[in-house]
Amino acid sequence: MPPKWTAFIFSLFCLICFRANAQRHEIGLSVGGNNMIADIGSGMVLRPIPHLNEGVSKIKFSNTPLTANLFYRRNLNPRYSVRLNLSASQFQDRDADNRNRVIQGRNLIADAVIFETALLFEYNFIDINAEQKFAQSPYIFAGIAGYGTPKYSLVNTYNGSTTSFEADQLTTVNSQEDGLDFGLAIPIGLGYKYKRDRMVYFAELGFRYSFSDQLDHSTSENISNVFPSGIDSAVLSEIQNQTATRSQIGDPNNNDWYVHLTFGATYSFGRQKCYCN
Ligand SMILES: [Ca+2]
Ligand SMILES: [Ca+2]
Repeated sequence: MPPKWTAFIFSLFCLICFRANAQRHEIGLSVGGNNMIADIGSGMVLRPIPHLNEGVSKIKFSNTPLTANLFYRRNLNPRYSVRLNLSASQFQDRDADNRNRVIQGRNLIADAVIFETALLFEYNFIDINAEQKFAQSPYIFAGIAGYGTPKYSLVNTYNGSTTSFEADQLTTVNSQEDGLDFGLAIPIGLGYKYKRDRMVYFAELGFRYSFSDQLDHSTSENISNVFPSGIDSAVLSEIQNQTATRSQIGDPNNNDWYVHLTFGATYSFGRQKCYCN
C-alpha cells in the first residue's frame, strides 16, 4: 500500500477513535458550602462557611451551610459536556454576619433547604475529555435549574387590646407548612478540573439566580392573620401598617441568589481503548 494511503487510513482511524473517545460518561459527587445573596444574611457574595455568632457557641450540623451533589456528565467532544446535576442544600445565612449595623441589629436568619435538579452545559478551555492519562483545565458552565424548597407562611398574631394598639402584643413568625414551593433558577459558574486516568477531581463555584424573592423568607405569598374579633378600626389600621412592614424585609425589587462552592470527583466509563497517541 502506498505511504500516502497508509497515512490517510491511519489519520481516519485516529479521527474515528477521537470521536469515539469523546463519547464518554462520568458519574460523580461533590460536597461543599453555600450561601445566599439575599435580603437576609451577611450580604457577601461568597461566604460558604459556618460562623459562630452571639448565641451560637459551636458548629453543629443544623447551623452549617452544606451542599451535596450527585451528577452524570456526558462528554460531547474534548471540550464540551452536558451534566445532569442533583443537589441538596441546607442554608444558614445570618444578619449577625452583615457589616451593616442596622441589619446586624435586625438579627434574622435565612434558614432554608433547597433541592435542585439542573441541566448544565460545560465548556473546558483545554482538551480534557479526549484520551489522556493526565490533563487539567479550567471550565465554565451555565444552564437551567428547577428547585423545591419547604413551603413557609408568615403568620401575624395580635393578642392585645381591641381598643388601643399594643405593639408588644403583635408577633410575626415564619411557619413551615406541608409541601414544597417550586421555582426556576439560572445557574452559571466556573471551576477547575484535574484528570488522572479515569478519575477527574474538581473544584467549582456556581451562582444560581432564582426567580423568587422568598428563598430567604424575607417575604411570602402566604400570609395569615390571627386577630381578635371586634377590633377597633383604628387599632386594625395600625396592625396592618405594622404587618405590612414586617411582611416585606429588604428590597422587593430584586430576587434571591444562592451560591455553591463544592469539591468533588468523577469516575469515567464507557470509553473505547484507543492507541492513537
Ligand atoms: Ca428575599
Ligand atoms: Ca429582595
